[in-house]
Amino acid sequence: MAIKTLQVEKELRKARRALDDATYEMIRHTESMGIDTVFTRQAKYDESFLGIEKSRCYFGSMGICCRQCAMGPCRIWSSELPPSYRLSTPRLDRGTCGAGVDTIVARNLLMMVGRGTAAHASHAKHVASALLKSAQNKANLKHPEKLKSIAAKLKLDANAKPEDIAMQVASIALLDILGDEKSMRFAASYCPPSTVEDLLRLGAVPGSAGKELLEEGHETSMGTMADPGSLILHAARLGVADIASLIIGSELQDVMFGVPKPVLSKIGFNVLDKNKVNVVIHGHVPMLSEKLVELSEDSELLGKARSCGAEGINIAGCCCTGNEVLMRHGVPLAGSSLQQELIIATGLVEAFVVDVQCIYPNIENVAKRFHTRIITTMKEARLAGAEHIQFEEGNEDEAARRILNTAIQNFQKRGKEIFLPEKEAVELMAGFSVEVCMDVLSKINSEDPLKPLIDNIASGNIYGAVLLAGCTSPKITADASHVTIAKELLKQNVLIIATGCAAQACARAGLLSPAATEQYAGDRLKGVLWLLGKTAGLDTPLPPVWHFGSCVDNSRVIILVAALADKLGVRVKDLPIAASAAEWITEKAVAIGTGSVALGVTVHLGVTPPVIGSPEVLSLLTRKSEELFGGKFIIEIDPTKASELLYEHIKEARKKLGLMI
Ligand code: NFS
Ligand code: SF4
Repeated sequence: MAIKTLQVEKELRKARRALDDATYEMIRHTESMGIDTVFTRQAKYDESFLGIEKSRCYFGSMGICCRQCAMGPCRIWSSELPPSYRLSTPRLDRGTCGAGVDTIVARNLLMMVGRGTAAHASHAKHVASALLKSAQNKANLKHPEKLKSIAAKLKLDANAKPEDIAMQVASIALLDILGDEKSMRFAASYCPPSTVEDLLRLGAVPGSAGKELLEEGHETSMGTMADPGSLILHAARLGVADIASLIIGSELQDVMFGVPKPVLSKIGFNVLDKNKVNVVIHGHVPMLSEKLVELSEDSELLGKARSCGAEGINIAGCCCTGNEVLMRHGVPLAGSSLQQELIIATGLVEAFVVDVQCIYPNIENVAKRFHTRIITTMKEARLAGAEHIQFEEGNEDEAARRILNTAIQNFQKRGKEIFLPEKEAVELMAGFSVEVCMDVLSKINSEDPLKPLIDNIASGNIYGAVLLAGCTSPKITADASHVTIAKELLKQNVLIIATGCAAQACARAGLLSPAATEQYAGDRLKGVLWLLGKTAGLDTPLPPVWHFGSCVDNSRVIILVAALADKLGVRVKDLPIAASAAEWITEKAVAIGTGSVALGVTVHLGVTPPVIGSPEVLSLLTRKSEELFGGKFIIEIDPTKASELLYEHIKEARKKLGLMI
């Protein structure tokens, strides 16, 4: 397979750079203004000069480059390299130290999983510290019900005082992140017992995330771990630590900010309001953004906005911070990670507020062309030229006021170069959570809420479920892979759940609206979605794609899957489900994907992972992992073929369970 996948990517992105018309129009607009974006920079890699392709580095793409020490960097020769590379590279299958291709690829992969896990564990740490602080201050915990359910999972006394439970939960979370523990309690308590057994047997139960990261750093350093199998096993263990970190982050955020409930909202550049002070919030940790949303209705600040000539303060979201405030408050989304520069290029953003992760350094350069103020808020993610208003647990109110005041004062400086695409913002329904699902299902069967779901799966009304997760990518036609897979599978009565930027891609294509059920869902699935919609008190069906939240909220899907496996008495790998990171970009996506595979989920990747240079690692990830963990990666760049493979996987699982196929 190998290098062919890189060619397919290229053909796909040449067809069209973004599926969404509004994004497409904004790309053209920025190009006409000479503004550089992720799309134009990506396109530069497709140009050729004097007949020589200026491609991305093939060594990097295949994962066969090592710069672990100063005898290197070393690059491994492969017969798959294009001719110019083959000629200019010594015909060596080892680096100077003697590391072979399998070691180098496995080491690189483990480092990617490490960085992804570090991002999620650090997010979880912020949230756990905030919960601990509120508990110590005996602050009013707004959502004690959620706290009780966490206590029950962790086998704590759920009837203790909320602040005592909070203190214990936060302390366990912090030990899971940074302690010298044998096993992460959140991993052991939230995974089905059969999964924990399997992981224990394989040596894939993580100590704390911090401990695994320390060992990862050590093992991948020059001249340490050279065994590819052990490196990949460690990647699996870290992947599980990553999933446990997601669970901590998202469960504890629910305690502090509430469990999402269905909300109606919109997505698109047009959610920016020409008459209001526009504040866009971007990143992943929603602690300060919660306050910004709250204070956007503060009478004093609104008065100031009016005296500056604005009609009000409009908060719009981007990426996962956007998903968080959409899920809990219905705040509209301006765009996903790929759109961040384009959002600024509307000329309508007074303040672009970022916390951590997926923040393109180039937003500073785009902002310089407009009046937009970029404001960084966390110590982990600063930009050299941006204003920094530091958020610390406890200073939310003060920091948020400063930010909003800055934005308000900036309103009058808005320039004349304003541009919004023709396409109106698209309506969507979001706010799905495990609790919401159980709530609706318990209206059908209060004794046994999972039964109606299981019955519908058994009868084939719900043929299976696929999670569309992760990013949207400029390496292919942005959004198109997610949307194609969703539409293809819906036809076959496969329910789609989506998170992160993938959910936003589906939203832009109109798939998060009840109307999409009529248009895209197969008849049997349509019937179920109507029933659930009516049961939930709507006079429409539920949408065919369920927005489960940010990437951190992939944990919600894992929790739902674990409950199903438990209830049916089968292993996760036996369920008619799969996940797809069809347009993955980040190390975080690699960590979540690896963790999911370790838990028994089959995960599709639609962008070539940098492992194709090692036949052994490739086989470990796409074949042997299935024997060991039950889950595996499927690599398929063409989204139509990928839908077929995902469908086949579900069909196989149904067959093995003895269900109708
Ligand atoms: Ni997930 Fe969310 Fe988007 Fe990818 Fe980035 S915003 S955490 S990593 S790019 S989906
Ligand atoms: Fe080369 Fe080995 Fe150094 Fe890597 S660790 S750069 S393969 S000599």
